[in-house]
Amino acid sequence: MQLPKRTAALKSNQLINRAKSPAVALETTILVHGLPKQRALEVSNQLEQEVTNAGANPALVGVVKGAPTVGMTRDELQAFLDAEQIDKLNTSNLGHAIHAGISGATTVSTTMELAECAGVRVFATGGIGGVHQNYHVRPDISADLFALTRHRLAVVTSGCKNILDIPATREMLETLGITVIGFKTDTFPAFYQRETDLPVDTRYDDPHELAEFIDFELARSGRGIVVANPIPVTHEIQLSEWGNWLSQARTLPSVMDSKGRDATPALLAEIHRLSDGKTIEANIALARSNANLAGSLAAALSGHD
Ligand code: PSU
Ligand code: MN
Repeated sequence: MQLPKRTAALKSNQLINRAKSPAVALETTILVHGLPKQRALEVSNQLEQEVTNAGANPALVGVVKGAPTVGMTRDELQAFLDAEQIDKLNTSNLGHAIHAGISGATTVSTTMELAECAGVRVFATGGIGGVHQNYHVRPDISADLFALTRHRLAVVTSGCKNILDIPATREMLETLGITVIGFKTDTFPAFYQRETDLPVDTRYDDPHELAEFIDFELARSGRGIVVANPIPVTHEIQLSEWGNWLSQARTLPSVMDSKGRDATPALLAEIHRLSDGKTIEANIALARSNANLAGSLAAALSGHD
């Protein structure tokens, strides 16, 4: 069943929609702010290839000189990478970028908002944002969580990023009423680790059966769904090794001084450096695996249009 396009957030004539069904939305923040910039083009090609191999069409999302775009061209992405600085857009600064004609990379929250406007139902990322550690001191909770309550898409993610307070993030997903599906797993994955002791709401092992549930549930609830897909076994990082890098990174001035939307990119960049690039390869591997699963889900869903 094809869902009606949502136009409340944007007039449809403001949206550049190049998505071709069955489409998978991909985000620009992971490319511009989450990984070293010199890898971005290669990673973007790999993610698009994974979607294509699974039988769907990739649609890269971002704001290009104020134009919300679903299906960015290679040249548009290149211009983002050539720019000295590109804004990171979450729910709170998306509207200003559009109004002022600024370019910006979309996070999970704003990729969901724009992709929903374009009628896309599946989105692949690396790991969603969530509740940051020490949130009782400074309550940094990602706009991604709230976007999942508003926008009707299935988001394929390797759990949440493990720089976060993972149990608190899992509780928050529950509190907000966001369904968390484990794909071939009974526990909520933690980005670089395949397993935690935290539950998922239910488990699916077959992409076709999962697509049937997504089709039903998106239409029923009009809200988002998390599809939690653990990192491939070959790239999993041991918890002890990970813990060392994370605790070292937290003591660095670049991390301690970064606040708000700069906090996540600063921490990821330092960990990528401390791990000698091991976390970069793991991050790319999990994002590719998510793109592939998202492609299979979108292809299976198109059978229901
Ligand atoms: N997945 C990754 N790397 C990333 C992100 C996701 O593998 O950098 C980005 C997404 O855009 C997500 C954002 O929305 O990190 C979360 O940022 P924050 O914690 O500021 O909400
Ligand atoms: Mn934040």
